[in-house]
Amino acid sequence: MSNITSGLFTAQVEAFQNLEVDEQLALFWVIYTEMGDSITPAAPGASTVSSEIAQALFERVKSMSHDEQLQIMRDLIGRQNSLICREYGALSDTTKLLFWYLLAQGMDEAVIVPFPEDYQISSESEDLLEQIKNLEFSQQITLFRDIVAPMGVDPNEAPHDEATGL
Ligand code: 45D
Repeated sequence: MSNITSGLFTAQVEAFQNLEVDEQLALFWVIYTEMGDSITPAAPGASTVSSEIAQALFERVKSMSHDEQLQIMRDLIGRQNSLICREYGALSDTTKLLFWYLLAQGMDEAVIVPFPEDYQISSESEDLLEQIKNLEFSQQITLFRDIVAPMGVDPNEAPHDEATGL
């Protein structure tokens, strides 16, 4: 992986990545619901975020079925060599974060697959959530960037796949 991560929250990033794929999605959702109001997309740092690219990718996912939407999110976390995963992998880290934020907002607006009402996050996730809550906002952003950076597939790193042409 050629992603440059901050290296500041290695333990938390690893703890996150060690969760099952669905559990990562679930915890990420809970994080969003806890911090949703404090995120402002028009925040400074906009220089490194391409909202048009994030928006365009989001619109494509939005037009899909709920099952497909969920599969794409699972594929991003599982780093499957799919078209969307490669497109995602070509985004800047901040744009990747914006893309996840758009997905979460889409869930709020019921245009993206809803979070199951009866889902309970694991005690490992709860522990991690508590650690994250204790960080300052700017540290949380750094951590989330480090979490979303290696998701998907870096198109410059993944070998050509004869079967799919990707
Ligand atoms: O059926 O500088 C399960 C920007 C179980 C601006 C499921 C920013 C089975 C520039 C898998 C659970 C805004 C980018 C279903 C800064 C099952 C800037 C589904 C900050 C259906 C600083 C689970 C951005 C699902 C920030 C679908 C801070 C889960 C962004 C989906 C933070 C979870 C974004 C999702 C966060 C979580 C996004 C989509 C925390 C997204 C979280």
